[in-house]
Amino acid sequence: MKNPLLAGVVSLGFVLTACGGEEQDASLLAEESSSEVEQQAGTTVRDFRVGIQLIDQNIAGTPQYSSFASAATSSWSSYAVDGDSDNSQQDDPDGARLYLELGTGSIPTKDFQICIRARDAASSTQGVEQCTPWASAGGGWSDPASDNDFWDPNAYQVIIKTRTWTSTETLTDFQLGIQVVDEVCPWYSPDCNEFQEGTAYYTRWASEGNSNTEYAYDGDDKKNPDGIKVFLGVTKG
Ligand SMILES: [Ca+2]
Ligand SMILES: [Ca+2]
Ligand SMILES: [Ca+2]
Ligand SMILES: [Ca+2]
Repeated sequence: MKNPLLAGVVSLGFVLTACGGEEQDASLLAEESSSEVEQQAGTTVRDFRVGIQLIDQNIAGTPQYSSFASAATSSWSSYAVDGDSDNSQQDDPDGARLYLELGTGSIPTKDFQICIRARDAASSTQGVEQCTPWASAGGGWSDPASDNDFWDPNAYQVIIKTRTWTSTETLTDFQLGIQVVDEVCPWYSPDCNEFQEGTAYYTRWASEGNSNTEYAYDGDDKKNPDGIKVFLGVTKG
């Protein structure tokens, strides 16, 4: 033990334990973590969860919600599908919207990002998840999420991923956004990677209460999009 200060801390720990001081140990830890929070600033925003709802031929499916940001372990929403009844497979939605639903408490020490993932009819067709930048990094757009062949996914799901807030700034407000894209390629070049983005839509700021975006559609014919991007906008104090 070459560090005399560290040796002192360790022996203090021994003394407290020797005194039968489990409670004292706990209060020591609590003091440490509260002073860390003061040093790290944090967030003043309300707890929240994200919902996604798909629509086809003007018939919406059921919104599906992620776990709340306050959850100890983040979980994906169920897969959302459209609500049209002219097919039994709930396939090929035209558009989608996001919900920002506030919880009761606050999330003073949580950094977060929003992620989205898509699949076709079967779980084996699930694509790669795409995430916004973290709130502490200023937020921004994700890349488009699609299914395994990047062609007309049937279903989308969302999640709030979290980690401990370590920025010296304070997050004071945030909003969510959505944009739908379709790949438009000539028949002789089916994988051209040229995308038509539709209009981007945004929720209100979280400080203004619960809200949802308008339905977003792709930019070519508002039908059978190939991917969806999600957005996290932030203000810091
Ligand atoms: Ca459909
Ligand atoms: Ca596909
Ligand atoms: Ca289209
Ligand atoms: Ca398409």
